[in-house]
Amino acid sequence: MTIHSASHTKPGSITVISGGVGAARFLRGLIDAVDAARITAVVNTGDDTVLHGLSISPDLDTITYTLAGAIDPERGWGLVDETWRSMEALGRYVSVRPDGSSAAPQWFNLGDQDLATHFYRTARLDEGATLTQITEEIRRAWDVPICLVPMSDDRCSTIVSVIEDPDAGGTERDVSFQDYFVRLRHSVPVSGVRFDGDAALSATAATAIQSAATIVIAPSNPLVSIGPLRSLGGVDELLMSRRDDVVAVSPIVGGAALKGPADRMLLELGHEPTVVGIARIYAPIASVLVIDPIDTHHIGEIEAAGMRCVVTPSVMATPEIARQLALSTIRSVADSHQPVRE
Ligand code: FO1
Repeated sequence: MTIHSASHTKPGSITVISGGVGAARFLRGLIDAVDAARITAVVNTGDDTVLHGLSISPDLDTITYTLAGAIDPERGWGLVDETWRSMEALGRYVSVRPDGSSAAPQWFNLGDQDLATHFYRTARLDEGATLTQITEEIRRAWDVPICLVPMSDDRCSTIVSVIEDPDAGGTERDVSFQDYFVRLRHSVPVSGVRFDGDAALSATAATAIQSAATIVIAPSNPLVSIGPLRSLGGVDELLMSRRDDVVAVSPIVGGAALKGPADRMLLELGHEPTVVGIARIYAPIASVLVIDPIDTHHIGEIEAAGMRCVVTPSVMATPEIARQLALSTIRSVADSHQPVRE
């Protein structure tokens, strides 16, 4: 697909390039700050997987459930008040499973209610619907008030090269993202990340980025949550052409990831696990980096990397902090005359 840079943007519109948990919390703050009709989330699908024959889109579901007020607040994924009887029942088949069979996996927890979402998505994909159409249907079913758009309708799978048995010399092996993140509990060293599949940015996602007055890169892992979108043809060029309107929120605060293995992964893949490392990754495509007050001593290095800094509390411990973070973020780039909730 040829992606043209924007000539006309929609005043007040905000597109948030999103991973999972961090992005979902940021979006909830943004909905508290501005009219939800202005917001579109373009969501990572590199984490998507197929298990039990079911198509699972974890980041889309995390955002849907969070914005519907149905997320489990402790885990940050899956539904609150969930039950796990289907997962437990799978145990019956483990003893009869032939060697080499991957049937009845129990390492990836699908709750009884959550399963309904994967049943629906899978059935609709089998009927020929696109992930974009299905995401819109699921969004409506959950009354989510913003537009939700998967980054692509094609398969784009994040593949992580991990080092097994590092103490015994180490063997490199490629695994799927969920294998790395859930089955291996992201506790193994990583030597590389790549994105498999011949995926294109969806037309809806392209329009959302082209027409947005403000583009926010959510506080998500820059390598495995934002990286898949950036790997799609033409996306970096499009973001570069909109650079003055692009603001990134750092997912690293005080040298640690807000959630997940981003800090360790940055280090293992040759990046500095600080806001400076984040600035160097995003400087080509974003003009502003939002950082926490704990990181103000890095401002000089961030500016040297080519980004302007906005300093505001970034650990979204309460809805009010998330709202203020969202407000500071959107005010940091042009189009800030649009109304907000103070
Ligand atoms: N994360 C886990 O750590 N363990 C799980 O068993 C697990 C199951 C799961 C099921 C559905 C879903 O939508 C998400 C799920 N996640 C689980 C979260 C997910 O693996 C990650 O948070 C994201 O892929 C990273 O953004």
